[in-house]
Amino acid sequence: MKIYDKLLQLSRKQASYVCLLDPDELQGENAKYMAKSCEENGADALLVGGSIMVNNKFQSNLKIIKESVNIPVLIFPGIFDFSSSHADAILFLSVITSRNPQMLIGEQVRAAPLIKYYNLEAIGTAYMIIESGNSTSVQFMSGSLPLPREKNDLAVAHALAAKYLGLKLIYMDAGSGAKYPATDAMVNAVKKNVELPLILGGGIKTPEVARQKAIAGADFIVTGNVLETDPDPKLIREFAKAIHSVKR
Ligand code: 1GP
Repeated sequence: MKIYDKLLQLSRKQASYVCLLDPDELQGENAKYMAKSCEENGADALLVGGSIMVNNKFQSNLKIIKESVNIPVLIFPGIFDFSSSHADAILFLSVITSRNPQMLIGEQVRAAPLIKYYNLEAIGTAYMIIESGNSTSVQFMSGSLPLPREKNDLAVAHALAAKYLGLKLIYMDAGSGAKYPATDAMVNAVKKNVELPLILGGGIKTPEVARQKAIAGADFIVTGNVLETDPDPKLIREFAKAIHSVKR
């Protein structure tokens, strides 16, 4: 079964929990431990990636992560080369809130031949950078203005455009370490108008907020930073429980 179909299946049942692992923050054994811990404590999928690559650990950590778990492992590419055979799929992002052509199509053209070479499932994803109350790496690195937090109509217009372009997923991201995640009202407005599976990440720090965003309409809740600061298995369990309690 295609990973996208698995994600669709998950999104029809209940809200799902996705852990983001940054390969720069992990060393071999630690990558294995974190990946297994996420799976054992209730994560439904893993994203691996980040806005920048500081160590040359992406391929080796991704391989370790993929070999350690049975849940889907998806590449979450930054603006550098993140293709690999050691993953189930890649979120093939176009930063649709950007007006920087490199982020809309340039990087995708650069990445496409290698994705074909690796025979990697590419899931066309509309990536929306949402204003976050602070400046985040993704805003800076993509050279993009984030979508204003209160402009729900603009968010809906972008999501609709993504749907009409044939993209298959929407990822609303306030950016790693965001002060605030996207508002419930914005998540709700996008979900009401566009039936594509909706991923939400950036600044989600507590299981309560994760649950609230799932109730607002997010099908997949991503946490990254919070587990880097506190990799306690109990916290992962609490996130998974809070998110899974939201049924569809
Ligand atoms: C970032 O959506 C992810 O792209 C996760 O954000 O690190 O703030 O959880 P956090």
